[in-house]
Amino acid sequence: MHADQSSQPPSLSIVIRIDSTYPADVTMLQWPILIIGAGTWGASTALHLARRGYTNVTVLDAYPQPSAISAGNDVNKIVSFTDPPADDDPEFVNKTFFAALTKGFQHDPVFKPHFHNVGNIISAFSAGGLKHIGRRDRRGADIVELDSPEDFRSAFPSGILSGPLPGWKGYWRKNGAGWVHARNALVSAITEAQRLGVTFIGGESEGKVVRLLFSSNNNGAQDIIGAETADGKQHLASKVILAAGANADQFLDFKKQLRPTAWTLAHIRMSPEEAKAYRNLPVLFNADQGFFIEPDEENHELKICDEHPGYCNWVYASDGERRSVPFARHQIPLESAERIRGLLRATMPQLAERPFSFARICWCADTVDRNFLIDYHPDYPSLLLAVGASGRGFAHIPSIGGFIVDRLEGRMDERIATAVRWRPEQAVDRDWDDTQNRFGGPYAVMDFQKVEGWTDVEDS
Ligand code: FAD
Ligand code: FSA
Repeated sequence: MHADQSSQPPSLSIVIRIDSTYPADVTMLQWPILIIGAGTWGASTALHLARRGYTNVTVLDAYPQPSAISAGNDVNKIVSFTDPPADDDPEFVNKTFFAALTKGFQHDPVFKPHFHNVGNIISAFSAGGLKHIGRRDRRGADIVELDSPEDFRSAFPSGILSGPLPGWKGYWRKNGAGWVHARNALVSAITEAQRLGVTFIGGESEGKVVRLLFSSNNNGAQDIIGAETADGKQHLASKVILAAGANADQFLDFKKQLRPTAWTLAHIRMSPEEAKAYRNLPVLFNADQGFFIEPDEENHELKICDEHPGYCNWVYASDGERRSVPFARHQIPLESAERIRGLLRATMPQLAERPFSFARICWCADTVDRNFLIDYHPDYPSLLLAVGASGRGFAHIPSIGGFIVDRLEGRMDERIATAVRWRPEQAVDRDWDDTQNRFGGPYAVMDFQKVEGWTDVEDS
């Protein structure tokens, strides 16, 4: 660990701080703090700072809130609950994160209304996929094994899963699992943070950060002092928290610790009557083919994702090194659209040929081990990194900000701090094409530069 700002004892961070817990050094509460990115983690961090009594917090985002490119700006995301771990649990870190989000969705009024406890089914059909789901989170009561298409159909109201589900096997967790209305939870966090005094500045001119600002002292040691937005304004701060998701990689040399990678999603619109018939379905996730969640209540749109190891956008430097550079697009590759229809043909063929009402690519940043990266930068003592959500970071919206503020205050539990540390040693010989325990699609990381055609969905 580096650049700790105080030497307070570590705290177990599973408590959701609905009541503020003041840092020992209360002068910190007046520090100007700048958060770059008002997406899932930036919004959560802003909320937790405000709840702890920080009075001078500004959040910058390249888009008005909720950001059109935030990975969290979505109709739904999968969530599952976990009990707090025993102190000597070998999975202490992961379970502590999950126990904290559990508490948040169960008790925090900002998030509780957006969680739907409909259960989930984790399934697969390939040998690798089946092995993977066998190891996945199957904690909790009420786990039912599903071995045949009939077993799957029994989890759904009759007539919905009318497809053949060839070779599908899985686990149905009936309780403490389901989905969250992601956009509403994100907006709820932002609204509450604003109510508590946080300033959000969004937009391509006044909110888009174009560069970080650094100072250097007589010894040549550098530190961050703020960020400059596209309108030329310099936002100075005592601490800067970089929470720009997949785009964080563009501001600093992360030493290959982040791989910006995109996934694909599409919606189909249903009638109000259909939406009613498809209400309260369990989440159906297949590690080899994708997933869907019941249509949203407001617009009756069913979101479908095809599962695959992700797309990168490789750009080569003159020395032959490549890096994946995110770009925004509210369309998906035609091959992905076809995979989405394949998932529907296997599950709900009655919906498989409907036009898409929305489609987009959605960027995350994977670390090598898919643990989060929440740490001070080794060279800039006032820069806190809150990145590397690794395609699984939305569920943590109620609580991740609490961990990030723990790190800011130098009181993150030591085991957690070690797991989420700055760790370039892991990425020295990084295999950029590693599938990182994902299946589906061509069972390989894909390259947007090689995509032959894109959908032409009218953005509604
Ligand atoms: P984001 O939410 O993307 O936020 C980054 C923010 O930075 C954005 O608001 C962006 O506008 C802003 N920004 C970018 N550039 C700049 C700039 N120059 N200046 C200022 N601001 C900038 N997770 C789950 O837990 N469950 C799921 O079911 C799930 N499903 C997923 C499905 C898909 C298709 C995808 C792609 C991801 C899914 N995830 C899921 C992962 C989850 O969405 C992400 O891990 C999480 O939202 C990442 O949060 P973040 O704050 O790091 O990034
Ligand atoms: O169980 C989960 O947390 C699913 S995250 C959903 C998903 O689309 C992944 O399936 C994908 O592999 C990537 O991580 C983006 O998020």
